Amino acid sequence: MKTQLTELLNIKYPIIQGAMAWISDAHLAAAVSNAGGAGIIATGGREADWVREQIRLAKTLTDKPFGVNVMLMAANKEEIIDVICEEKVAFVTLGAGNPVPHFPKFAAAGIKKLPVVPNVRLAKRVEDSGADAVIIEGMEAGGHIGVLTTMALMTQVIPEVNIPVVAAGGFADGRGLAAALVMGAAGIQMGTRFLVAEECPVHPKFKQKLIEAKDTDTVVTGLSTGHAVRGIKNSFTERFIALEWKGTPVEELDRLATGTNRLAVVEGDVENGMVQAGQSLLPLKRIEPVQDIIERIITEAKEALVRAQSLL
Ligand code: TUI
Repeated sequence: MKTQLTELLNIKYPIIQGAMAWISDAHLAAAVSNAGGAGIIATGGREADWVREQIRLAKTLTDKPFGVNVMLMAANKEEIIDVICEEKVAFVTLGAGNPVPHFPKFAAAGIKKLPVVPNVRLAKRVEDSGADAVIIEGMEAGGHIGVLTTMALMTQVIPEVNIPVVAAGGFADGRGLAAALVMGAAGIQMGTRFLVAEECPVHPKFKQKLIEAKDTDTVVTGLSTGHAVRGIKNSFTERFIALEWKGTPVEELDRLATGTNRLAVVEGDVENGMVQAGQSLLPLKRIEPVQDIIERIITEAKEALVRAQSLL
């Protein structure tokens, strides 16, 4: 499959693996890149030394391009950016904040910049500032989200920019990939879909929770605090949302949320931790290798694109 994204990143298929804090390491990223997509190492919550180690490890596991995500709310982001520039990965994605001040360092290191943006205004701003492509992430996505849906973003951002657009949020199968390409996107980013990959290092109880989840099982915490985070409904989200409704101060809510992602991912406490996940959950039926996930999505997408042509 050839799109502006496969050309830009020199990959076989137009699929990027979304960064997932505490989860996406060298092993998952390399598996996705080896399967023809673009893997990403997530650095949110990590020390700079860990990032350096994982980049070096990924280079031993794949000779294909892979990327690193910088979570711009992280206090140590400058240190992490310096490591990424020294280690010279193929590309970075930048989310959860204003990426523009960090562009010059990546450009000087020859690293492609793919910021995540939540609206048209920021999409145009990053294009004008030299972004190589833009990722539009709808509120169907898991984790920290904006307010617009993926469809509303594809409808409004794609006609306004000239750089390749990667759609994210709610993609989990080949029909979704085909739909995004028909909308004019150059590819998709999927995070949740890879959580049930064999190579994904998330706790087994987290994987099981996702396999059992149905379409309506996610909720958004933090809508009242400005830190909206989507995840699977559980004891933690019920308690947290009840406290939000009671008008609990933001500082206390932020304190209660701290460490809950790691608790679910690393400890496997899927009741008291935050099981960050997007809305498209039914395609997550079993644990399987990354390569099987990607190959099935590509086969389905090709079938959907052929069917679409027969409508004319
Ligand atoms: O970053 C994400 N998703 C994330 S980060 C994360 S780690 C975390 N865990 C718990 C609580 C908080 C964070 C989990 N999920 N997605 C990319 C994304 N970026 N979504 C929205 C944005 C965004 C928002 C505002 C990008 C730019 C932006 O610009 C603000 C500005 O400065 O104009």
